[in-house]
Amino acid sequence: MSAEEAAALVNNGDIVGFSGFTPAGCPKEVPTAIAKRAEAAHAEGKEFKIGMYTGASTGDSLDGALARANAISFRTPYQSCKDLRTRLNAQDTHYFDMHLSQEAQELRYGFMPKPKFAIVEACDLTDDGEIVPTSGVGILPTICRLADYIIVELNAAHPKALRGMHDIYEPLDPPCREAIPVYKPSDRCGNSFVKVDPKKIIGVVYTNRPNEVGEFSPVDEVTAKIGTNVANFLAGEIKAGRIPASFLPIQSGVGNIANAVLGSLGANPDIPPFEMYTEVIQDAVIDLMKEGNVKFASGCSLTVSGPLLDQVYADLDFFKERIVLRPQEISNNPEVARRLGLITINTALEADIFGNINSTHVLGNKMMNGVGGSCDFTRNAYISIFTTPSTAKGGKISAIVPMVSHLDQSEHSVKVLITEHGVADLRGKSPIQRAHEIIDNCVDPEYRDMLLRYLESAPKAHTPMNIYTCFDMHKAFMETGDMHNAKL
Ligand code: 0RQ
Repeated sequence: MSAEEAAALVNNGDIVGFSGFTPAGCPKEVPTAIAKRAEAAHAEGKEFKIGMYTGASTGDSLDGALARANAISFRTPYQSCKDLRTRLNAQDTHYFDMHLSQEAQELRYGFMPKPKFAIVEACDLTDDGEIVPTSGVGILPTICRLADYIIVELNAAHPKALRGMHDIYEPLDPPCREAIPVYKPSDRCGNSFVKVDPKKIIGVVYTNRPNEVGEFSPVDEVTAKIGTNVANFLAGEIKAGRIPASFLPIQSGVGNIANAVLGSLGANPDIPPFEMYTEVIQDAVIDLMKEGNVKFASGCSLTVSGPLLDQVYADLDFFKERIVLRPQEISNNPEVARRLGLITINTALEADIFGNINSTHVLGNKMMNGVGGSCDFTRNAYISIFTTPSTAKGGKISAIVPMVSHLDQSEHSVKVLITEHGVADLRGKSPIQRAHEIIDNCVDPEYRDMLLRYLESAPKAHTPMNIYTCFDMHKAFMETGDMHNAKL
């Protein structure tokens, strides 16, 4: 059927689960057609909003189109779309920022309403109901099982020969769950397709549209220094015998910094070729794989820019031996992450001098993206690392403050903080020791004295925090546009 015919089946108030993870693997035609339907309804003064589940962020023709049409009543678990961000912060859309590993099981447990529709992108579909996902999996297996109806976007931009790159495994629910049999990143424990009752497939929409993955910014001086600091820190840990000489699997978050860090790991001669157990496989991983510096990558999505994805598809024999794509329940599984001993590298918006991390809220109230999988990995890591440039907005914001304005990762989970200035190793240190470690090594020199004065002003206690002044740097930015003006 056409995308418009498919969209006509979805009505105001319906709940829809979409496949994919980041712009990889997301349907494109039907969501855009649903957005047009919503716009037409709104023009007639009628209500039209759907509730929606996705794997993570999506592409512009999904989140972007539906947000611009104000067609989303609620949304979980992660987004990174400018137009949707505006809707969330205006309270037009209710947003539930949740751990990516937990979404599928919470849908099965009935903690959130069941989707009526699963709208999924596939590269292959058989008459007996085998659905082969494209370059991202997300929650595809679970929504296909739970939804009453399935609509498949069969996208010819992704070759049928992708069959074999996926490993689809859905755990049983407690009290029947068993250990997930993944003992190294390359282990497979499931099927290469999702099997559904073909009677539930009420429509197939044919398309040939590439993913909407943006290009990465070139590595700048700050991100390059952060990358070098991470690589040198890990090389030092190998030398000290705290990381096995054979190294451990890497998890790395999304974005420009994460991409630059991976490049630095590959370039460091003291770090051996490594494996990844991560959620998003970005451009740098493919480059490192071609050079032999990444031996294997397990992820939930292949979120690489268009030309690079073409290279992967042109050499599938090589890449299918080195990449596996899993549902996010497995790629981000805390039990597996703890057992494999992951080195996790995620990004903070702000950190405080005690090691608490805010990755999601600008100045404590405006949602940026969401925690994504960062907590799934950080809490269960062998070593958890957070990176951030030491300042934002041309130096007018210090990314390191007396107290985070929102908490995503607590001091108990964060082992190492790294900026372009250096590395703060927080392991085995008390709050006051951590504060000095962070101020000495990570804070921008222009803010060091201010933070030391704050520390001295705090009452002597286990955690020396001053509840009267701990947000003075934030207040100074709100009132004057510059944290330098804080009277600390
Ligand atoms: O805004 O572009 O308007 O200037 O925040 O900052 O430095 O470009 O960093 O693009 O790598 O994103 C944490 C958001 C970082 C991302 C975050 C402003 C800054 C800029 C972006 P402008 P950068 P990045 C994977 C795992 C979620 C957690 C995670 C993210 C904009 O990495 O969403 O890792 N992580 N999940 O100017 C006010 C501050 C600021 C600030 C930066 N302290 N105060 N604004 N900015 N610091 C996700 C998945 O699971 C799929």
